[in-house]
Amino acid sequence: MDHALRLGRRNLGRVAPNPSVGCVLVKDGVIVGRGVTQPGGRPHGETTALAHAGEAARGATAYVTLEPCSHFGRTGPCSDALARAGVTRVVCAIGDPDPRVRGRGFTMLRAYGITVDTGLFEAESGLDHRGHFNRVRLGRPFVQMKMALSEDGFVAGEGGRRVQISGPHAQAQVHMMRAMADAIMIGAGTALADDPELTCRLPGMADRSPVRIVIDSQLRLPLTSKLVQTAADVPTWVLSTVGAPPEAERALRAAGCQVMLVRRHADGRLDLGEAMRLIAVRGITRVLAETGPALAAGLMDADLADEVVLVRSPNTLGHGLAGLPTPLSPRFQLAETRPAGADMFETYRR
Ligand code: AOF
Ligand code: ZN
Repeated sequence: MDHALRLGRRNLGRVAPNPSVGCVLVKDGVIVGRGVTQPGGRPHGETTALAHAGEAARGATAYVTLEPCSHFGRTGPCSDALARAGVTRVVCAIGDPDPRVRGRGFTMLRAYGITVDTGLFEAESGLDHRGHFNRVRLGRPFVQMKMALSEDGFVAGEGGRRVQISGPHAQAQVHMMRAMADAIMIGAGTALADDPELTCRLPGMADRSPVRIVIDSQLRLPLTSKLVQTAADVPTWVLSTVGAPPEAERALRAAGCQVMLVRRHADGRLDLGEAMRLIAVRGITRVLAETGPALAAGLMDADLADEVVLVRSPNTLGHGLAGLPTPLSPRFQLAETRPAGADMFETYRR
């Protein structure tokens, strides 16, 4: 199951709106097939592993990171496919809350006479499938909020100026986090201050760049920005509200951006909860929010962050823009620390 989970993680960020499911087929102590949900969400992990194993799947045990599906999509249910291939036992990490499945996969497998065990590595699998689970249960994506912090607690230079806070190892890690997300989200303030590209630039992983989302209630994103200039190549969604200048909206659309209007609060601020629901409907399950102070505070206030990743650097800026909004605790607890070069990744979870 540990191996199946590792397989599943490989395709996080490229299977939306589907979960990335890993499957390992074992017979007589030997792995005879391996599979993971394919880019775009189909074929599923189980059918991929079965195709790999061929005849060797007969009498095998399948280790699957999520309950095999029971519904008819572009192909038949994975539960059918496992039975037809002669798999005699299925070990599963966790059930699938999707209303089309929700226990029916297990019921179907048992009806075929297959032995089913569940709950192996359940907690790990639950973390890996947070995007799918959030989208199905809450109607919003899994939101991972990332911030780089200098030793003295700043997120940017004086007046919000861009300064490189973290080192190259940490940056590579962040690009890996981008690859594993369906979308990267930033606020208009960061777009203006940094003019970022928000692509995955790891060698050989250029095709792993997620959708780029800018929260921009006033439509301040300049047409000359790198995001707009590359909107034809990498999907770029600008989330705004009614009342934003219509000329700006037309110009951004003409430049290849998708402009979506989101409901606003009474005080005029864009409703981030609505924004999350809107993008979940569009199939986004995992969001990496690379936040400046404003978006960070917005996500915290609306209680929309599921995970906060602080990239702490040993550098001091002396002065600059302080960033950490409301104290993380007690809602969040430090779950993981991992060094990357001279920097330290701290992961906080609810
Ligand atoms: C599996 N194995 O590898 C995945 C599953 O749109 P469809 O027909 O592809 O179905 C998507 C649903 O299937 C998705 O919401 C989730 O419940 C399940 N995903 N199931 O058996 C897989 N990716
Ligand atoms: Zn399936």
